[in-house]
Amino acid sequence: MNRREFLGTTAATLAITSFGTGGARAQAKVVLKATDVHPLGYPTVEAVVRMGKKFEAATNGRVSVQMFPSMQLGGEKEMIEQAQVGALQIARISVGPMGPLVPELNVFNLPFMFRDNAHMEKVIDGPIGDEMLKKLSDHPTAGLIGLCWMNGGTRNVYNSKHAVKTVADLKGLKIRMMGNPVFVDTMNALGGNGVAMGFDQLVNALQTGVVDGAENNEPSYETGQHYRYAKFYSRTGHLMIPELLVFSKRTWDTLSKDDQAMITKASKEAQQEQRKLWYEMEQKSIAKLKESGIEINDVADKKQFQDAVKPVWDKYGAQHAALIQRIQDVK
Ligand code: BDP
Repeated sequence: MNRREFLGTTAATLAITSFGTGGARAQAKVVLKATDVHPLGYPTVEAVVRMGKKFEAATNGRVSVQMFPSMQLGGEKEMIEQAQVGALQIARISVGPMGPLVPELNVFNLPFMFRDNAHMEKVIDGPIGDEMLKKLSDHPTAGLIGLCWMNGGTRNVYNSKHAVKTVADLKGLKIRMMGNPVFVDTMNALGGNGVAMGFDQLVNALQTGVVDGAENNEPSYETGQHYRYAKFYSRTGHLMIPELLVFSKRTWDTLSKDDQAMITKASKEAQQEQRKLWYEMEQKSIAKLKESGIEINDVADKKQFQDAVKPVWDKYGAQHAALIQRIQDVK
């Protein structure tokens, strides 16, 4: 099904999901449309597919998930818009594009915010993670329920010109960043030229040389085919952004309390299940990249990169000093 056909079925879907109350609801089938920019088999996609199987098992097939992977419904901007109007129910998105909408979330988008995976996981698994999901769910205009977090690895710079070993190596490189000013400012502070662009436009931009490179975790770089056009992958580790699973508030409000509870519970389980899939995938992707002759280098002096992004912290972090302190205090 392409995007136009999908949108054409939206009215019918709404009729089903908002169908009746009480007795009628007991029989009504609920098909939850889910989407992700990544392909089938990618950890975030697989975790949601497995969640759907749990719904079917728990409800005798009454509630199910229909997955639209690989940007079939557009990029993340489109996914968010469609979830807001109830044209789809479950969207797996990055916290990246949510920062401008829910300011507190932007703290997770600050460069070098988390010390390592263990730190990030402890934050999202703990009270701060729950508060942030609630901030999103309670937001008056975001139109989304925050279900859970997922792992998204560490983002590193890759490009078609040369390995990035020092900040100076970024000079003059056009690097695609996610659509959020904090990221463009981060790349500019590092000396490169940050270009905001949707993930759905990136392969073409790499292929045609519209940008010299981008930055992402290994699985996205590999499954997104970016490695074919940008062969230097440099472990700058400048961003570690957890992934978000969100639900359309418009549809949520039509669900029974029992269905809401089932989805909430399965989401919490998905957060832990995806993590295992994530680490396996990371290893698989690194092996595949090495096999394909990709040059992966570690940046020796991280401090240089951390010092360079100080202006970004001053600009975006100052208003969230207390929250940042709480995150840093998580040991
Ligand atoms: C990937 C995230 C995805 C983002 C993408 C991006 O999983 O949600 O859309 O990065 O760079 O790592 O836009």
